[in-house]
Amino acid sequence: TRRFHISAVAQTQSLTKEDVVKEDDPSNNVSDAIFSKLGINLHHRPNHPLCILKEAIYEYFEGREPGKFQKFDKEPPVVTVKANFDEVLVPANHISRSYNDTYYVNKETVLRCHTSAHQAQKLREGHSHFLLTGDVYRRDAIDATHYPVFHQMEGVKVFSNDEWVDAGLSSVNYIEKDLKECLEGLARHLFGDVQMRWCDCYFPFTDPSFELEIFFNGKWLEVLGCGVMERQILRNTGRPDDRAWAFGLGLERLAMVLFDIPDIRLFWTDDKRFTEQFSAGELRQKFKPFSKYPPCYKDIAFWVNDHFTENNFCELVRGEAGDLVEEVQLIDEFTNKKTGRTSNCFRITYRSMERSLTNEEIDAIQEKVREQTASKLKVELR
Ligand code: FA5
Ligand code: MG
Repeated sequence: TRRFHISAVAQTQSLTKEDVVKEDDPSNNVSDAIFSKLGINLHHRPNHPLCILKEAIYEYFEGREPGKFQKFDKEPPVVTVKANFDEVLVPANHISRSYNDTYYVNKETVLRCHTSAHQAQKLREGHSHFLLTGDVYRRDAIDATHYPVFHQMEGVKVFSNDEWVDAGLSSVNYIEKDLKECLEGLARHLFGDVQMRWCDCYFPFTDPSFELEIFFNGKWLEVLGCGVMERQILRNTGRPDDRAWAFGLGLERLAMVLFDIPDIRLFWTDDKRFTEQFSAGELRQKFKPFSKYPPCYKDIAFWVNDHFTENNFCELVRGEAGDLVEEVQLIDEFTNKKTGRTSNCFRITYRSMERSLTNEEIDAIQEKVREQTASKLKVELR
């Protein structure tokens, strides 16, 4: 089937748009820049910070419940809408399903926006303890802590016996306690003595739901979401008598804290000054910054229309500039009282992690950004 074909292709090293998208399919919103990230699999490189972190988390779970948790890290990121949303009970009108937030390869197929996309499949296959790591994709803003491709690790633990009865707790309270103890232990394993706090939140697939925040560089940083799995998911996967917890860790966020990595784009660089600072099993290594190349700022202003979104603009800039764009920032916005039209001015910061950029090449990129902004987003440049 087509679906199988896509999954098979996605595992190869160089997936191009042409491999999976029918020419000019309007239901595809994945740019070539994003397609080029598929198959890179940073979390498979033994000396990469994300892989070192993955192994450290494995080690923690091995110590806590030896031999229990099965590990998966090769599930292809091209998944069905059903797996990514329906099977984890994301409502039909939920914002995360929009073309503005999620990369669609076609109407039924997306680049997974979270590793929760694999929960139902693994439960159906009969797994009860697993850790599943993968690259995830989101249309998002551009800055030092947001990148359209990042990595998550999903954890699921199923409880099949009435353990909570002996403990004198309800199943939900028992599972919540086990979950929180487990993740607090993980934070201590990774960071030693660290300040952390739990926040209540909402996910369609868990109830109750929580986020864990860690105090890092003077700020609370959200590092994971988790909760007690909705029983409907267990029923739908043929396990009506089971209970479970689940979590999704943001690996880049944890790695930034662990190794003191200041910019999320660094995870993608081949610059030896970065890659050679890390080695397998070495968890206490702090990143030593090397001098950055100079930035180049370009502003662009235009009258927006009703369809305009910042995500679409960011995506367009990324399409032209690739990793040379460091940040896109709205620096001015005003509405003309007479015409009612709204103007936005964005400042684009261009910078390479690897070399000095020339004025000529940035001017050429900026000119393309201007052309594309006018023709694709149908806004009037000022
Ligand atoms: C989720 O993706 C849920 N699937 C997590 C989950 C799994 C909850 C199982 C309950 C049960 P969220 O969108 O908050 O949740 O993302 C989880 C983590 O991914 C965040 O806490 C953060 O650490 C990381 N993350 C989210 N967006 C980005 C981003 N743009 N760049 C880097 N890391 C991100
Ligand atoms: Mg969150």
